[in-house]
Amino acid sequence: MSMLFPDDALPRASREIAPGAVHIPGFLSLEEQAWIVGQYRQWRAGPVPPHHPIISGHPMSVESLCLGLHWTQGGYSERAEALGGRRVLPVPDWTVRLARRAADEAQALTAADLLPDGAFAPDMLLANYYAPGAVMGLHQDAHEETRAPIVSLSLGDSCLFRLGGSEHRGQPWQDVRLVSGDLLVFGGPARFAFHGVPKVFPGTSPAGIGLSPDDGGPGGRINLTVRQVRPVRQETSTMQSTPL
Ligand SMILES: O=C(O)CCC(=O)C(=O)O
Repeated sequence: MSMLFPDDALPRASREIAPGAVHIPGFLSLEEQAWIVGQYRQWRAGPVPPHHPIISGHPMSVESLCLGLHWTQGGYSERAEALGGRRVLPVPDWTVRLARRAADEAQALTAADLLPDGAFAPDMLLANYYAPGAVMGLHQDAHEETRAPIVSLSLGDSCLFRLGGSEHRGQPWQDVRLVSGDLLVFGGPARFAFHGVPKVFPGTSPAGIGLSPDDGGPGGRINLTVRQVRPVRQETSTMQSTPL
């Protein structure tokens, strides 16, 4: 699709957008993005299907898929009780390695302490799919029992990501355009900042990663957030070993 300012036409430097919130454009190569989209497709096969979480009685427009632990508006659980009671897939070890590298790279760009509790031991991955038209309202990620950072990766269509303060949903906000392959890490003073995605820009996915209609994909955007919910890993069964 032709655009006045395509995402790769403007310089985008890594920067701290607010204390403790670091944006690193182009963190994932196109090849890595395509591979992750392929993994996401496999996760969709279950055992717990993607679903639209219910928030205050209404389904979110975003479709969510959980690994490691299941998330609902009530918090995290071992089993997806409302979706058949099965356990979700374990967190793949490549996402743990990737999230640790992401946190290290973000830490180098901020004076804030992104890991106030010590080592980063991610045990949950939330994969959100934004079909064309889907958005996410401002909210806090506050069900986690640790202060470990949220590591967020964007794939597919670009979006407007809005980061506010930790006290309320109102302004001031920082608006950032997240492009496919971008990394955003928020921790330290930004860990409990309200944030959301008020807009996704259709037709902006790069070709070749399997998401855009030109690639035979459904369009839209995938966001992965890797999180550490539990302070101490209880057992290794939430993490899957692969030869990668
Ligand atoms: O899609 C995004 O970039 C943000 C996702 C998000 O806010 C969340 O999963 O809590």
